Amino acid sequence: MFFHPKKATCIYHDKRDPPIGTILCFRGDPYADVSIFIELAHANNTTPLTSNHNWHVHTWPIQSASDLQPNRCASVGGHFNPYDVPVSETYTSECQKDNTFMCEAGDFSGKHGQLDIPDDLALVSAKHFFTDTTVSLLGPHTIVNRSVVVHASNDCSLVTASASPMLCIGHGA
Ligand SMILES: [Cu+2]
Repeated sequence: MFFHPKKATCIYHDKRDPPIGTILCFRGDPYADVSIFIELAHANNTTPLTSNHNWHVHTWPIQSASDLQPNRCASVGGHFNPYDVPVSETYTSECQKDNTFMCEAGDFSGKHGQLDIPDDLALVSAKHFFTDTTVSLLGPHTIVNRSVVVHASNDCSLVTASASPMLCIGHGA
């Protein structure tokens, strides 16, 4: 029987910093839009709210959950862009919340906005919900077994040492 994952869970669990929490991608049936539930906060209570984090699906799963692994951030590759959306000088003006087909499928911040990350997971501001029409949990364009990177504030580079990438694992139930 063909495996239809209904959920992809990305768990951020480095207790130092940057954030801890979960990004859960969920769909009701194989061809429904994907719902994205986010719960992210800084684990270190001395870190206050940080704003304007870009977040993206990157192409490959992260090779190691350990910060000690060299090149762990680079291991995730570039943004997941299965439809080959061109990224030109006009990209940021064309990729908008109301024009998501002009965004790379993996460009979650382009499609849904940047994230603010507070200092406590219990806060309402730590939780976000989006509906995404251009990613899938099924087939060649699935985001399952790739990674979601939450970048440092206002950092637009593809992968940085301060980014927090996590593997997204698919679940059948
Ligand atoms: Cu990224």
